[in-house]
Amino acid sequence: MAEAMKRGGHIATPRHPTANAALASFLYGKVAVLRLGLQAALDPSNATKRYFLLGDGSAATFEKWRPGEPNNAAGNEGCVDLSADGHWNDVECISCAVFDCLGIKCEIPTSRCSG
Ligand SMILES: [Ca+2]
Repeated sequence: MAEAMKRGGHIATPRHPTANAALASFLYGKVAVLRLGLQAALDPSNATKRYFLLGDGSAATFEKWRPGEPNNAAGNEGCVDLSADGHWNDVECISCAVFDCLGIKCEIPTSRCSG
């Protein structure tokens, strides 16, 4: 997230189905996924339960997970990517990411991507 903000952009955070669909349509034919402004946090009373929080620290009230997600498959999937089909997947925060920088494609340099 800091990378996009450093470049003068913002992190998209769809808060309802219409915004999610609009973001997904932006991706179609351009990029595979878009990093969203959501991050996982552990429930202090149940370390196996995770929540996804918005940038202001409030809990997300809208979610559009791909079936089987969020699965925390890598054990540290604390960020969220949106696919062109509109579904979300929790991913490692160091994975390659494309951000919506006010309509300009901003991508973390590949040297910083884990693959
Ligand atoms: Ca996942």
